[in-house]
Amino acid sequence: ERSGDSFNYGAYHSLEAIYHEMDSIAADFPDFVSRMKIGHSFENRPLYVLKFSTGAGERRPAIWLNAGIHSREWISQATGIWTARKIASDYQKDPAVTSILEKMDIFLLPVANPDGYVYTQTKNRFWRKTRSQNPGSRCIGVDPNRNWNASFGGKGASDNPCSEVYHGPHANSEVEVKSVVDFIREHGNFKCFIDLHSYSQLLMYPYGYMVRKAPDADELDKVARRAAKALASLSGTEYQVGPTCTTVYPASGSSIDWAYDNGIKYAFTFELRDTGHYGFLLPANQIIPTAEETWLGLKTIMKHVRDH
Ligand code: ING
Ligand code: ZN
Repeated sequence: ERSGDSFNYGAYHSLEAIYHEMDSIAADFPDFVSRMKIGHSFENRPLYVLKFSTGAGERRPAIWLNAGIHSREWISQATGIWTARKIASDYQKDPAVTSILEKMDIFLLPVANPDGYVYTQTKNRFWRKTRSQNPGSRCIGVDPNRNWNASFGGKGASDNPCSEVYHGPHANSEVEVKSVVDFIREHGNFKCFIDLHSYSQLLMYPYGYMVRKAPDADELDKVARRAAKALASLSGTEYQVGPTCTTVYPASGSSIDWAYDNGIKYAFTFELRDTGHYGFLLPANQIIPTAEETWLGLKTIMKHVRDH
């Protein structure tokens, strides 16, 4: 079942290695896993998604798992690729995964900002944004989590290209964001969108762009609390739960607010380990423990989506 080459899930990897491992997962489980290219980055790197689909027919209800939108948050990409292998190998072993995949497709994008990721590995470990050129400025990049069409240009984003939270010239200006938006729109049947970030140990739901409660806030809060409890059950890692705006800070143009406002009710952001001791520089020996506990939270959410 497993191919001969071994990817060490307890280490951080190059983009190339992650892309190769995506191929290996698809090759190991050809009956229901495939690697798709949904677009390319500003610097023309492919944007690869793993599709998990056990059933016939296009456009089954679907779950979007997003990782690595901010390049320096390396535990996100690492958890993303670990989760991909976990979904594939637990199908027909874990009844929860089996029943989720009997009803829904899962799409997993482990490196949503490949140019930034390469830049963090070669030039500046703390790079957050894309690597697009800003006409009229010497500063590079747009915050891809301020670039979605959800109260674009509002609170918690900057119109200064040199800012870490620069929203960009217009919504979807970043090809990395636009590629995901186009894919999800064209598909038309996504029920869940989960974005993985770090760090702070938070599990959040809309809204970030306003303090007003989302219509489904009570349900989302309940699910998120259950997910956080499941996550903590593994080794006691505590997460705070709440709407983005009041749990971290106001932020417009984010992925989950866009998803929610476009009919994808189950929209969540995880801020993974830790609470700041290592911050973005989370040691590699915490990758597997983080991924394993996060998986319990993800499964709790996905089971709820399956049943609603
Ligand atoms: N934090 C997120 C950010 O984009 C966030 C917080 C989550 C904002 C969801 C909006 C929506 O700023 C990190 N660490 O990037
Ligand atoms: Zn982030």
